[in-house]
Amino acid sequence: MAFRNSASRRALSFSTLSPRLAGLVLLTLPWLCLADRVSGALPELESFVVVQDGASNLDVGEEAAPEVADWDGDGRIDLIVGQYGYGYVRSFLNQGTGGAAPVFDGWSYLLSGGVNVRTGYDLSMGSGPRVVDWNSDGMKDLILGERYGIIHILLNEGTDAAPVFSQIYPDYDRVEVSGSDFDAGFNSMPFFVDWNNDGKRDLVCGEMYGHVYLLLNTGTAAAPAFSSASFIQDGSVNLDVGDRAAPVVCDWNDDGKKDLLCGNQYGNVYFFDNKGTDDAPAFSGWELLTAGGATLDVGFDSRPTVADWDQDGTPDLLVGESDGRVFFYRAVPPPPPLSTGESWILYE
Ligand SMILES: [Ca+2]
Ligand SMILES: [Ca+2]
Ligand SMILES: [Ca+2]
Ligand SMILES: [Ca+2]
Repeated sequence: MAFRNSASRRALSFSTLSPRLAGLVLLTLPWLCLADRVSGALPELESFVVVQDGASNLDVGEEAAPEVADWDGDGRIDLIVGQYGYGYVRSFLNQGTGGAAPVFDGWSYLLSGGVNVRTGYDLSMGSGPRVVDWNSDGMKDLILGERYGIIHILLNEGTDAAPVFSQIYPDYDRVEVSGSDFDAGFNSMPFFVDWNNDGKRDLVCGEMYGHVYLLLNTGTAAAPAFSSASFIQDGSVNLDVGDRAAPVVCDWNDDGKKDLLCGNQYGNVYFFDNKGTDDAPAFSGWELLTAGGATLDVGFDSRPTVADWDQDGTPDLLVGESDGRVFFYRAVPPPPPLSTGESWILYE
């Protein structure tokens, strides 16, 4: 019995192996072939674990909207979470050692001008935070979606490792389209990505009725500007996840083209596979993500974000939910790939 490598035509002799050992090698092969991640396949997600704060579930009350960023610049990822209740935003700084899932023990509200960052004056306000360097000055800024559809911009006037904001609500800057405030209607949920790969960060934004806006940056990287807002299409109709769209853009199936993940009011996460190109994404159809062998469902108001939470090299999914918790869905890392071009064929 022997194996031949069909690519290189090298032949290995297993004549020195016992029949039992040769059988073990043979049994191992299907696992290797099946487990090797195929470009275009979705990551396998495990069942969720509730992110902890000390010995308890991390809990912001209602409508958790998580964002992952190294807020304090210490090299360890932290968690920024928007909430229902004045649209305050909480920071959970990672107390862990790095190289593993973050460890939290307490939190604080983000401040601007010495008072809590907020998106309104009454309890029934939510916030959808994103941390990006809006004006490309090397310092992270804070962008907030909110109940009434505006997108607020809080520019960091401190340093990247110690953000400082000074504006007092409602005098935050706002995303504008052709000189007027952008207004998504209700429940703006922003996400930033260079959609068309022109070197400038663009804006996608979910809204109340399940659609997702695209605003291409027609300004510069340092001074983003938008001249129009249009709904992203699914085939020939507006992409639609039901209600309360909460988008994330990333290449989720690892085929080199950015895809769209989107939470909704009913707790699921939609996957829209990019059937176009990475420069010009196009969508036609969707599927719901699964985790632990079942449809991913956090209950209500899924707000996803993607980050390598456990620092194993594979991006994971974090999803906020309506009761204020954040669920961690670990993506199972692919095993080391087989050597390029090699496939082993058994022959006698
Ligand atoms: Ca940190
Ligand atoms: Ca900045
Ligand atoms: Ca762009
Ligand atoms: Ca993709």
